Amino acid sequence: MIKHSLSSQDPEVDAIIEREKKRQKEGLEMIPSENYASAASLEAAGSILNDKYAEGYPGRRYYSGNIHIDEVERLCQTRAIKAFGAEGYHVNVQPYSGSPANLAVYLGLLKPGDTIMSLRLDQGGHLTHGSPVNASGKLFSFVFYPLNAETEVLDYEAIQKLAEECKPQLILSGFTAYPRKVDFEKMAAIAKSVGAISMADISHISGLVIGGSHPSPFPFADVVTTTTHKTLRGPRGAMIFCKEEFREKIDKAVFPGMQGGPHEHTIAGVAVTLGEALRPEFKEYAAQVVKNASVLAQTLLSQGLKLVSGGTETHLMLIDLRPFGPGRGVFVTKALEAAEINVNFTTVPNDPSVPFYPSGIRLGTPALTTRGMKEKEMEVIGTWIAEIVKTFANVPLPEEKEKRSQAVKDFTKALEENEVVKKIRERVNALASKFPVPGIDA
Ligand code: DSN
Repeated sequence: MIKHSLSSQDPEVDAIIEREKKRQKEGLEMIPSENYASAASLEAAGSILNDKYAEGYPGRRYYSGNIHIDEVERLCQTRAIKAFGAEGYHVNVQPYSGSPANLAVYLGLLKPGDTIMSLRLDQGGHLTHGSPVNASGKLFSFVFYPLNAETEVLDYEAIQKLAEECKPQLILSGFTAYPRKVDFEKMAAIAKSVGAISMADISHISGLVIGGSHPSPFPFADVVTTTTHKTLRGPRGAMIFCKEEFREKIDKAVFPGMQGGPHEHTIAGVAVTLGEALRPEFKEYAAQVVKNASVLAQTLLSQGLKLVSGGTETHLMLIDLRPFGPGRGVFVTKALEAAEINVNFTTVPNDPSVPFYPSGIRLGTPALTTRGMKEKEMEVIGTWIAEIVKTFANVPLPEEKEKRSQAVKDFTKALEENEVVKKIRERVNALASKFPVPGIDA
């Protein structure tokens, strides 16, 4: 077999990848939707399975030569059902990612214009849960349930009441920026009581669900979608689980409804990831993710910072920067990035600012836990984050819209020479160097 190494064939692309490896190794990835896939999973996802077309499903393909592709897709399905304890469900492992998976569910089970209930987007819902700029919001009629204004957690009584008023065809639970546990059994019961389909999008927490560190949507939800690369830490893909009665509609909605040829190399990588998730040590990882998040949250609180809902029960938390003034999320994110701590800015419930300049930051512990960091490291990192927040969250966002982008640019430039940033970056790099990154160092 001919082997061309990337470095000799295309040094330009190779150099970019090497720079990204260095960035991933030397900094702290705390964006809660990010993680590190294992070397084995990346190897499968980068394999020659990339080269095969396989429209259709195992045993029913539109192309010849799919004997081994069928094996890998079936293996991925079997492992998915086993890992999630989803016996009695069908699983489609072909969606390219979470957004097409969610859209396939809506298109497969509903008619355009039907009503879907989901969490308000500024309170933790996802783009594909009805944003007006997303296909979901353009094609379906979304009614949003809010969090309880005081506790900032789900209010199941209010959701029940709203469901009775608006009689949706589907009720969606599972969120992108919600730090508390979701009672999927209750959400499914609410849906059932009004004759709606219950759907859970567990993209963020699927690794915690497999590991037993978050309540499972199985066997309650009618349909469950998940990405494969967040707490589950595999290649970027998605899966849709559904009760048998929805099998045909879901499969048709994915192919030929939404997609052509499935990415079988990704499916192979997901199979490897699910094999890893079936090992006992995955439970320890999931429990550690939650323990780490809890210690990080406690550290931030003890430093005087405010967290949405007062803390976390999952892998993520949201720092509420409103006490410093509206719209400070971008400045704090930029300052943390300059210190090589990556988080993302986000809205907080009832945010007084606008989505592009929101008043919170979202951060979490999956990737650091995968590197082997524990409670001790979380305390130290929490102290650094708090110092950066307190140093930089006082920078006001200009009231005049046209001045905002320049203000962020000037602020970012000034960070290069900032002593607090320099000091913390050195500490970040020293700490990170002690923890290998799977897929890079393995
Ligand atoms: N972009 C993902 C997240 O960060 O939560 C969701 O798609």
